[in-house]
Parts: sequence; structure tokens; C-alpha cells
Amino acid sequence: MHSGEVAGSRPRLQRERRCMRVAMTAMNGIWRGAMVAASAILPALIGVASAVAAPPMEKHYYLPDAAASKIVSVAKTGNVEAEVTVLTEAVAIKETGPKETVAKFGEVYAFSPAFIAIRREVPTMLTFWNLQPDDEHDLMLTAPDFTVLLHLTLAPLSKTSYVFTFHKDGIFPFYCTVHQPEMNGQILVLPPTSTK
Ligand SMILES: [Cu+2]
Repeated sequence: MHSGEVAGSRPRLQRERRCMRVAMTAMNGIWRGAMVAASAILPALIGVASAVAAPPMEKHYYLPDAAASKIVSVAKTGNVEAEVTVLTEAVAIKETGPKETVAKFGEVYAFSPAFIAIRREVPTMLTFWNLQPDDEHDLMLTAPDFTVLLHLTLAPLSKTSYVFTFHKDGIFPFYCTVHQPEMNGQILVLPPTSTK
């Protein structure tokens, strides 16, 4: 009786094990299929994810390249000899109006000051304060011949500082590309003083 039960239970157990093995083989097949599908789909998903996650800085914003650095070199730090702070001023905006002005011109912003004089070869810290809580501004600086030298983002409610050392004299226009044509200015680069 007891041994019979054991004898009887063994084939059943083996049968169950065989069934499980078949099921697991089938599952493995499905899993392998899923993995193959995932390996084909995942890189595409990751590609999309990284493209979406990439900060705009990498794509659209840049400091001067080697050629542009011969005209102006830009660094985060340096032996600063002069400083200028530039504000982003809301001239006419939807929050404060006048609403007729905003209706006619759209929102109007300005750099303040918009005209900056800098001596050539004098490392000058330029700090841009974006005073707007919800407006992106940027800074595109060009050479006197309008060759673009750099393009920086000025994030909402932030200060952006760089040390600019100009190596050529002249009038260097700058713009916010988001708010054209009104949001612009000029940097006048003068020769070094004779006493220097
Ligand atoms: Cu702007």
C-alpha cells in the first residue's frame, strides 16, 4: 500500500516534471523570442530616449571654436579686470501689458544695457541676468562681419557669467534669437589704453 503509493506517485511526479520541462522550454522559447524582439527594439527606444533627453546646449549652444577664439576667447574663469552686468528687461509683456502694445507687437524684451564698451585684451566678466521666471533668452554674439562666434542659453531666473577677452577691435553685435528683432545690443571693443 505504502510502497504502491510511492511507486504510483513517482511516474506522476516524473510526468509533472516532464510537463514542467516542456512548459519551461516553451517559456524559454517565448523568452528568447522576447529578448530577440527587445534587442531589436531597445536600441531604437534608447535612441529616441537619448535624443529627447539631450540638453539643447549640446545641439544648439556653443562657445567660440578655434577660429572664433582668435577673435574672442571665452572662459568660465580668468583674471577678470572688468565686469559688466546685463539684464533682460521686459518692455511690454502679457503679464503687465500694456495689452494693446502686446497685441500689436507681441511680447517685447530688451537687453539692458544694450551697448557695452570693452577694451581689447582686457578679460571682462559679462554676466547676464535673465529676470523672467518663464522666458528663455539666449545670447548670440557675432563678429563685426556678422560671423557667429558663440551662442549661449540664458535660462529663466538665472545668471550666466563668462570671461570674454576680445582680440580684435570693432563693433560686435549680439542678439537674443528668441526675441528678434528687438532684443539686441552691441559690444564696442576699443584698443587697450596707452597706460596699460
Ligand atoms: Cu529673449
